[in-house]
Amino acid sequence: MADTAAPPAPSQQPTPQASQPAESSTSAGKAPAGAGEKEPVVVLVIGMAGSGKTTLMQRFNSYLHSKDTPPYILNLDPAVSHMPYAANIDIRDTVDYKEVMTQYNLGPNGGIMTALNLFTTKFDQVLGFVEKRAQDVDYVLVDTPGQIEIFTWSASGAIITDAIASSLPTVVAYVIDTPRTTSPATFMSNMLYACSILYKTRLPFILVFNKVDVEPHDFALEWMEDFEKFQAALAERGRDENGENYMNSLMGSMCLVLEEFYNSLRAVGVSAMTGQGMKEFFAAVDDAHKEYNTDYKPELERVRAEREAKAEAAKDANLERMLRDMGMSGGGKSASSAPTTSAGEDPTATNPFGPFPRNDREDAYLDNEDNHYDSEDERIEAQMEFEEEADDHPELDAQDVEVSFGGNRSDLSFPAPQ
Ligand SMILES: Nc1nc2c(ncn2[C@@H]2O[C@H](COP(=O)(O)OP(=O)(O)OP(=O)(O)O)[C@@H](O)[C@H]2O)c(=O)[nH]1
Ligand SMILES: [Mg+2]
Repeated sequence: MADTAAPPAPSQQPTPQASQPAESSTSAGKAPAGAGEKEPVVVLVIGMAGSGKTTLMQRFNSYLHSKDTPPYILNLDPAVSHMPYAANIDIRDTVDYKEVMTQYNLGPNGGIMTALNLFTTKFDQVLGFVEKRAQDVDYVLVDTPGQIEIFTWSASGAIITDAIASSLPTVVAYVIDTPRTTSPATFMSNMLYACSILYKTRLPFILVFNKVDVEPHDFALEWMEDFEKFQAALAERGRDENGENYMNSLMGSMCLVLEEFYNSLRAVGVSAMTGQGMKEFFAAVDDAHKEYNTDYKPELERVRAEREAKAEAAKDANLERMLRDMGMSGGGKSASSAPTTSAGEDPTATNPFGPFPRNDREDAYLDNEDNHYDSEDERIEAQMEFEEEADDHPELDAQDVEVSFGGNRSDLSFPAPQ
């Protein structure tokens, strides 16, 4: 029998919504909070359609309320018709996926994906709201649509998980419909999905076998611990309706491949319906939180430092190239290659645009034979010759000639200066 809904609490009121302007810019991409600051853990609830994510969210919410630690809740499923909990931020307040379907001429799946893509463009504001509440909550729960491909290949899934995970400790709860995975083939395909999400997000992972009130998950644990038991189940039950079992050898080898994957995650059995397994689930979340801090966070900081170093190097290289293009070799930061004036001073110290004083460049231009006329008459004669030439080639009239500035966009050219 399902527990009654959690008592209303202040944090359950849908407070600030993503559609409202953020008061401050987000710190998405900032370093995770340092020691001493309280950090909630974000639980991303992902799973196939109908696996029970939304019902589980309600159960998590009610369990955490009973422990006096109400969570902060995000709903990222634009198509949910009945939401049994109150979300603090709900994608449906920002995007109407049916409107998206009409405007982009899409079916339901495309509509949901596009709605999420549109919402992703606002995700920095969403994170801003979450971060503001970070000091007051222990858990941030995120419900997601059953279109699991969002997290296996769509850009928005990757942007969302990366943005959250670089801002707060994040773990993935991968929900499995246990009664529907009793066949070895379905079990294997579900595990392959889970595996691809694990490797895509590289976040601490919890396999959540839901609906254990209908089917206990012991068989799944056995298959994960001992591949021979999985092979035995395949031999016994892996035949299709025609008695064929040619899939078996493929799945038999897959289970060996997945052994490594099984070792790197934790599995719990829960029931959103009866509330069974909640304590074990949150113990697994706390354990995964620790793994985030020991494994994921240092890696995140290393990647961030590497990215910043690369950006700094690219900036120096661009500056160097710009100075070279302007005819000023020896730009950039290298002091040894910078020319000095006759007085032995580094001219870049006073001239931010390059090592040579402007007059030097003008002198160099006038010293060029082609640009130099002995008299004003000679200059006028050259000008008239040029204009006659232009009259003979009206198509080359200066106003019509377009110039490109060397970019990749050939359609982006500019009128020649007159
Ligand atoms: N028996 C049983 N039924 C469950 C349990 N959890 C969810 N259900 C049922 O499974 C169905 C799907 O549940 P949802 O929570 O809507 O599943 P979902 O994963 O959010 O579905 P999508 O949002 O469409 O992907 C509902 O009929 C639930 O009542 C459970 O633990 N036990
Ligand atoms: Mg749902």
